Amino acid sequence: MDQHGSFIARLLDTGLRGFAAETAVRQRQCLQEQGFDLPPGVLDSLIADTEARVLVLGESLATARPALFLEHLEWGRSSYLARGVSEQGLALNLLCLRDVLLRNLPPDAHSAVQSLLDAAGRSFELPPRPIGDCLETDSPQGRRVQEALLAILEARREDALRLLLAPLDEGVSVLEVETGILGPLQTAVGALWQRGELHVHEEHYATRIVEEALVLLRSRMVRGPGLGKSVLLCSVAGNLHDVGACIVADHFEAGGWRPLRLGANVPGEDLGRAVFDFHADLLAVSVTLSSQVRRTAALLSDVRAFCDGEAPPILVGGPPFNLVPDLWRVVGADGFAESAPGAVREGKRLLGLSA
Ligand code: B12
Repeated sequence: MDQHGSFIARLLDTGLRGFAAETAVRQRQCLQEQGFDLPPGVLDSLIADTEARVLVLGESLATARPALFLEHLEWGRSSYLARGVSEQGLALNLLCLRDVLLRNLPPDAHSAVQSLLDAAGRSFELPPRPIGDCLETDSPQGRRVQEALLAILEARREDALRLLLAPLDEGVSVLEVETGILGPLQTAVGALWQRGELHVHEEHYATRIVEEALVLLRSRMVRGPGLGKSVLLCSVAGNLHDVGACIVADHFEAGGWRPLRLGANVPGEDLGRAVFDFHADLLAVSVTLSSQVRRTAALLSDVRAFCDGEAPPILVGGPPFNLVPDLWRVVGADGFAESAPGAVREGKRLLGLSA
């Protein structure tokens, strides 16, 4: 981690709510000066959005990886575009945030904050990236995703499960269904949610069905000969996403590993004890949001401190690591993989097992 950037990130954490509120109020004043006002009730969500932005700004500075913040901003721009909202509000929010931070932070923090926020401002010179629906219809798997999604959105649970499991009878493996159908289904649900075309309860319903399908698939999984190795899997503290970690765990299990699944949102001190008590041979940590990078670095060092020199190799994965290829090194992990099959290959390499 970058020492100076981490120091600024800590200052941002300390004043998070205040910086976000001051930015939102300033933004409102600017609008009022131009004869506009925020619609009623929008101030609270503006403060919450700004808070999320300041958090990722801190992560980007602490890791010295601008891409984390710039990509988070792109995500915001795409969401605005999909909803037909002008992105000028977002651009104004950044300008107000810049003012607020430069007034509140000590002078030695200015140049880092300024250069990142200026780079963010320049990104508005390019058009925002449209969000596709992530549904492809050219392959049998793509059509399966579409049919299952339709069944889910029409609350036809049994049909959805039947469609998700049917490929097994056509010779497709459990692991291929997980990565080729369930993963893309979740991505499509996320894209539709981001476009404002799908409600939160529909995403929850879809995820429940995917979790149910994962349990049913697991009961039909072919396992390779046991390797005599265990892998402890979890999502970092604060990360409520765990479908990715489940799919990774299944790939390890099919490859002959003993998976120890701790699920979502596991705090560092508990994870160290779990690794120690279970004698895990490998630890695999899943991270979904760019705001969860520093806590991943802290988690890894907590585990190592708890295990006092006896910690197993640590593998990390998830979208922020796919976005910034060397981020796994920055958080102090021993390895990284982009996908579930890659995770098993990397796990074997880390333990010196033949491929
Ligand atoms: C379901 C879901 C949720 C559910 C999760 C429930 C659950 N039990 O998992 C809930 C409702 C909790 C949720 C909450 C939020 N979510 Co959400 N969520 C999703 C969604 C739709 C699917 C996630 C998923 O299952 N993906 C499928 C898996 C298979 O993909 P994956 O996780 O990337 O995993 C693969 C690889 O990354 C890798 N991998 C993953 N882990 C690991 C670990 C190791 C060790 C290795 C080697 C590899 C590896 O292998 C996996 C298999 O290929 C995604 C959309 C998407 N594109 O993924 C949004 C998404 C991730 N969520 C998003 C957001 C914004 C949120 C919230 C902030 C929303 C809010 N305002 O509250 C909160 C944050 C909660 C939190 N603190 O974590 C955004 C993130 C955008 C961004 N740029 O940061 C996404 C991308 C949606 C979108 N398109 O905008 N979410």
